[in-house]
Amino acid sequence: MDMTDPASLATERKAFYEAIASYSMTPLWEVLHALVPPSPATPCQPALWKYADVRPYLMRAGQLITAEEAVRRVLILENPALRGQSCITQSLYAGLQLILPGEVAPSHRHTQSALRFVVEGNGAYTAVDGERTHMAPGDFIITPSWTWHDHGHQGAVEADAPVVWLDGLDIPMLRFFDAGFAENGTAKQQVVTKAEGLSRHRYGANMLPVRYDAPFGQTSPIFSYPYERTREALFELETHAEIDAWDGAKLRYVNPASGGSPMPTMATFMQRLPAGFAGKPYRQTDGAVFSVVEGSGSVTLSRNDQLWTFEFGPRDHFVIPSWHTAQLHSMQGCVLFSFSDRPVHQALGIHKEDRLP
Ligand code: GTQ
Repeated sequence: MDMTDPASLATERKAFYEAIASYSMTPLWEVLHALVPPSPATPCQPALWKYADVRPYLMRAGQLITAEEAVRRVLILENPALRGQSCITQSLYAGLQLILPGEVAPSHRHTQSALRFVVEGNGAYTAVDGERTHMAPGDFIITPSWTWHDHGHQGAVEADAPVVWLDGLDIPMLRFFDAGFAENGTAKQQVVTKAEGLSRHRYGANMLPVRYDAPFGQTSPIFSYPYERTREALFELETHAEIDAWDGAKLRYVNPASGGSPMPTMATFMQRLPAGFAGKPYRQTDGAVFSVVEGSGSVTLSRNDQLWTFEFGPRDHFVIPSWHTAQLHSMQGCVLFSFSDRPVHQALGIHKEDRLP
């Protein structure tokens, strides 16, 4: 073999690759650059789902299948660059779930953690571990890993009766770890054994039981973080505190027992952008999913030489993928809920954030 002749070297290498392929081996040097990229090269794309586009299809789904038959009547928000994988980022799942008056989404449990962020409607509840929690728009609700849960709607049949919420789950992450287990309940609905609000009273008054027992391990013992309280906090901060130049007034939800994220795999946030806010650019390794609660604004995203601008209003959803530079603007002022896989990045010591000038 003539190592100085590029053509014969290429032929020899190709033959070598073919020879080792039958032993399930492949040369690192052909893929090294892609395996350890200079910065995150996510296949995930920025995307926006306008609620006006989505809602008619959700309502149509309500005519085509019952919550009971579907088990969970959800339209998955799939990242346009990851179609067929049921995920909105590489690690996160998002979907919009619809429940109508009188319906029940039957009881089951799984190791995947779930968050619910209520988008519209009233009269629905979610039941976790024997306790029902009423769902109102803007409420952030938790289903801890491996807890029995069912959803229902006790409301009157009215025009505004459909209840829709955003489901955020760590499904792709558990799939990656091959750590998913699930079980269906024997009864359609679990027996209610606790008074509504019990978890909030016991764990959500800035106090904890003297012998705190961490009923759900690393997950917050509070099932519901009502919007009313979150909103009041953010509006008071807008009025009386300095506004962050990148985030506006932004708070993270906590597990009161640990000060950490409400679930081990997902962090959740709520932020208020004051009227006239023009945010500075930032990027972070945790891709984030947003649900617009109130008001309107826009987000500009860039990555290499690509640029996206999304105009958003109430109930719209969008995704900012890993390491895309984002800038938030709001003329009118707005409130944004978001969630990401940040706690996992932090636990692994790989979280990175740039706050750019
Ligand atoms: O409500 O339990 O959107 O198990 C996907 C999987 C919701 C749920 C989803 C689920 C659920």
